[in-house]
Amino acid sequence: MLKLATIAFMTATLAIAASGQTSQSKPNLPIPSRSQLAWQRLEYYAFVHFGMNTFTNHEWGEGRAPATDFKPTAFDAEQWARIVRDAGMKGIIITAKHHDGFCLWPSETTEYSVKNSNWRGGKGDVLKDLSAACRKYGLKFGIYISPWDRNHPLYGTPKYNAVYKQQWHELLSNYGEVFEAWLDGANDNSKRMVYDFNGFFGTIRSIQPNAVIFSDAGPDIRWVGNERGIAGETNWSTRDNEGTFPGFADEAALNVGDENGASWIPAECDVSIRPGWFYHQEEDAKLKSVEQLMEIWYGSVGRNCNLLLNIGVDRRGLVNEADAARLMEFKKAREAAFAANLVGRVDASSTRGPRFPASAVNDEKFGTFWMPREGAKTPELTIVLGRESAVDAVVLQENIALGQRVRRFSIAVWDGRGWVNVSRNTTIGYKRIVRFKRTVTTKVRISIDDAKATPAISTIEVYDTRKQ
Ligand code: FUL
Repeated sequence: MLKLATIAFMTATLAIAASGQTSQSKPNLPIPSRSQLAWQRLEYYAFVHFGMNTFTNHEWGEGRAPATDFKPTAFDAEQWARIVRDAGMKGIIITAKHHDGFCLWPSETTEYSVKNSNWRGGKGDVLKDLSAACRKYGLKFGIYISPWDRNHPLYGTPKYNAVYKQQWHELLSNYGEVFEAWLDGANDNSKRMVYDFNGFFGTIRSIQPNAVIFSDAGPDIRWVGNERGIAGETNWSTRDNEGTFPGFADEAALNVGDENGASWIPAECDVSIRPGWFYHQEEDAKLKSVEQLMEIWYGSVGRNCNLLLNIGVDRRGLVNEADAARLMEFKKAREAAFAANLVGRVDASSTRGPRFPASAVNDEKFGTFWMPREGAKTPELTIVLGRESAVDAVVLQENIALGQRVRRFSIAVWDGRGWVNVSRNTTIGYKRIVRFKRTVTTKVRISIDDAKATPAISTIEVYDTRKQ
């Protein structure tokens, strides 16, 4: 017994040392895993809906269209990857199988796949080309397969669980590293399928332990609760997930997380650049405007979420010109808004010593951070701008490796005589972008009004996003 206790103590001490934690910067549990932290830093990546629906002009195909209906005329995964990379996105998640059950790779689990189409004489494999293109263009590669399958003969019986696991097995074994496994919760429930979700998650983990698993209920990444791309103004990455599973989503709760949630399950915002998820020619003039996309950016990346922006690849097997052009305009708009960080000097109401200086919020390193003195839960940072300027936005980041801490904060600007409050907000998390009335000033003050533990702030940036 004694020996066991000693070993347990040593293990705990080693774990603490390995995480770099000291008595001066204890994590406020729960905290992200290494994969969740790496995932969060991606911020923005593409969803691609492509499959049988592209050719039948459906959103939810019934799984009855013949495999030969799948006939891209100029399929080129490298074109997708080039556009996605040029748009500033960090990866692609492909719908390898949507609800209609048609597989974009030659799966052994079904006859309903590319192998029975005439595309490339039945020898084509979208997953093979796309994973190679992602590697070539330095993009992460992610996979969506719908649990709900309207074609597979075993769907609705317990045996289907093995089919679905086998599909993950094929996909995670044959196409290199996968950063995210995406499990859709949609289901018409008519066949009363009882899914073995824990078995699915176990299969994914056992083959690619570094992939994060997305579903309505995590376990690693949660749905944000809507398909508009907008997170709650309050957005905790912590969540109480007990008893929830994909397909039965409490949308309001997913949108904001749980302040005292026991698990780290940050949210992802999935939204399409067009009205539908799949390509439909009649939507060529219905793309979201740059202004709408900027609102989505502020509502997702600006609210502690990652943005999974969908493009529907067209019947040629190419990203349509209209989508490509809009993605580039959106990138230019972001670059213009965040062109010049106006932060000059940063003063803090207190500092926990030389390892956590106020200047860390302005050193462009996420790993360094400012902490006020132990126990100070309402500290302040005063940002002296490099020069007098109009300002209308502040970007803040917490060092979430230590947990998400800030409950409320406010922003004030100096009007020459005193501080004028311009914004009161709730959570920060990995990244928060706050916009307020454009004001000319020389100083900006960030006040942490309430926190679960002593704040640990990695980044503060100040912008004039509407400068022409
Ligand atoms: C939903 C699906 O039903 C849609 O077709 C789409 O794939 C979206 C991303 O998820 O649940």
